[in-house]
Amino acid sequence: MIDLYTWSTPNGRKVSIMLEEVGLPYETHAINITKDEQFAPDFLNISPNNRIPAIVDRDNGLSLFESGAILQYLAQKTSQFWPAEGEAHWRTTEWLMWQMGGLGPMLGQVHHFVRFNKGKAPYAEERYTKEAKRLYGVLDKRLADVEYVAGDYTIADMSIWPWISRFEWQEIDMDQFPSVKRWYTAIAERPAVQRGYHVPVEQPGIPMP
Ligand SMILES: N[C@@H](CCC(=O)N[C@@H](CS)C(=O)NCC(=O)O)C(=O)O
Repeated sequence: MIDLYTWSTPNGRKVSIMLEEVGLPYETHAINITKDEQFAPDFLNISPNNRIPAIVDRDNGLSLFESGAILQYLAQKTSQFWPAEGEAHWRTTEWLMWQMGGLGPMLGQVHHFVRFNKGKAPYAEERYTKEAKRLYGVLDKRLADVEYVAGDYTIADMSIWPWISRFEWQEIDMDQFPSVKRWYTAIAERPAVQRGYHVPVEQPGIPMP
């Protein structure tokens, strides 16, 4: 049994989607970051960076924060969605790191400046919008050659997809990125993704381009 501490955000959804995909039993604990629940001392004991998501594995008492590490842990625990060796292992790792170090942080800035603080910082809006389009272009180029970023569907796709699901917030026209659109739509149709998307709070629906 996995205890999942999460909220309805891209980083949180990576883990709920993975848990649904691998079929591990889990109990959800909603950490409402709009009410500063991420600063509660009990939560800080397992997530010292005061951010969701985090997990505790009741099988061994291990607690983990950082969504990329959690995806790797769950993949290793279940031997699913992250090939253990060879090129597929490293392609998965490479694209997971690309998401963690680039796509997520940059799109997070787009949400901050373009979605929530429009007009306050034109330079930041321009900079992060340009960077978002560049990153969508990188992903589109990759997905023109392969079905999923590492070949087969892996934790790398699960880390990227929830960020792309905010394409409307990012003011991205998906028709300009046809391979991303194809990949996004295919993943949105997966039953596990449809369940994981609504954790911990039921949403109106997955945005579709
Ligand atoms: N690199 C971290 C980022 C986690 C993160 O930024 N979580 C956000 C929600 S998506 C959060 O908890 N924000 C709370 C805050 O900013 O205080 C991860 O991938 O787990």
